[in-house]
Amino acid sequence: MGYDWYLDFVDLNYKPSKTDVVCEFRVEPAKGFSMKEAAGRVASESSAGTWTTLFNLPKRVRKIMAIAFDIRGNFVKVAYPIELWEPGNAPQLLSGIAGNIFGMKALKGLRLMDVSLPKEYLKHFKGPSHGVKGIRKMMKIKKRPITGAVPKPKIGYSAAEHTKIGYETWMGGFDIVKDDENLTSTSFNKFEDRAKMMAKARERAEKLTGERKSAFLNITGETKEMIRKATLLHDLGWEFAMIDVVTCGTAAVHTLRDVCADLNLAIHAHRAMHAAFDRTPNHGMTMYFLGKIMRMIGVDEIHVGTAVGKLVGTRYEVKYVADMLRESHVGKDKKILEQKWYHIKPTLPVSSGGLHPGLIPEVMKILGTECALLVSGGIHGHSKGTRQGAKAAMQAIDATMRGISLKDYAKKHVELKLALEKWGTATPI
Ligand code: CAP
Ligand code: MG
Repeated sequence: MGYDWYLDFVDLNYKPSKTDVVCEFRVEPAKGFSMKEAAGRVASESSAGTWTTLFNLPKRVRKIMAIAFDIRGNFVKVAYPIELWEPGNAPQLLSGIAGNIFGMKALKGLRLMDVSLPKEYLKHFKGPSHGVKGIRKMMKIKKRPITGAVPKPKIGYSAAEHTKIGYETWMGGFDIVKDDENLTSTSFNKFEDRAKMMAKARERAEKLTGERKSAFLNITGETKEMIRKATLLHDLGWEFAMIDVVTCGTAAVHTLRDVCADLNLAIHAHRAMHAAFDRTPNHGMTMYFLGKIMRMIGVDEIHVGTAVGKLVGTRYEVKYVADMLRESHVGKDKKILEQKWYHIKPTLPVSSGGLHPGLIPEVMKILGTECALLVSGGIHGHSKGTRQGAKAAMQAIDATMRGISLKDYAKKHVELKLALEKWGTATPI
């Protein structure tokens, strides 16, 4: 039938070169296809191949074909020669390794698990402009997790109402007030109004507390509009811009990475829509992969989940993604694909979604202190209000950092006591 060509993309004796981009896939062949045939199709369609042998094939193609070189159970590793890739073009990488292959009839399921990016590929990306150290320096927080909250309801407040809740959040001891992912600029809460009112309120909160306070204002939108909003944030003295990186796409994030770096803004990346790709275990792509691409492009912090909160994600996944984001070299033991980050700074993992003070020790057991914790419903739902709720969450962090149980700490900290009375240590669903 002229399909034999697919097997040209499989060579189990091939040893990847230092400059190859290497992907790991979980492949489930459709009925009637062997693993080898399925693996060949993945390597072919994601690189140079088509469904049949060709009448005309430039010699060069043999050199740039991807090779499926390792098949273990359902897991397949594919090596892609560096010549396939345009320097600094993240969408092109995705169009290859995360493109047509997901729709092939010969595959029942396909999951892109990970990619190992060689120095030769990474050198065309700048990574985060601030990174973990830069953020800590900016916020003047040395050791503890950075704390933030989203005013809830997530959309519906006017700019003034939003600011009032934000002010309470800061006064309760939190560092950051974050916009929600679907709050951008609406008739009842214009971005400009919010950014300006919040800037004034932050000044007051900083004066009164003597602490550094900031906000993640959501600039998500059309790229030129994002640039305009980022510039406004800079002009108002803000330190961060928030972007929904999955819905905006890698090209826009890349553009904004450079714009924000020039404006000295760090990027807070929200991952809304990631679960459309990473939730089904046998298809799509992992959060690990997605997070890796975002660190490469240059977001300074990104959501990784909580494991113990309201959204799906196991402890193992959350920690595994967080470590990849903040370490300079992972997979040294080769149990997972090795990744050296070279010049690329670490990205701060952000844990969010259904957290409340009673869950803080658990989440810190998983993530440690090098993270940001967003506790929103879990402070605004406190029986005495937002300020006391934020105090309770800060007390829970304090207790955990000092190795004291929340139960003991609550004896002398009434805000924490009330939070524990309301939520205990329950996982919300
Ligand atoms: C958290 C949150 C975040 C989620 C996103 C929300 O609020 O603002 O969008 O955390 O999930 O709307 O759910 P709560 P993830 O603290 O009130 O749950 O961080 O996993 O991407
Ligand atoms: Mg949200």
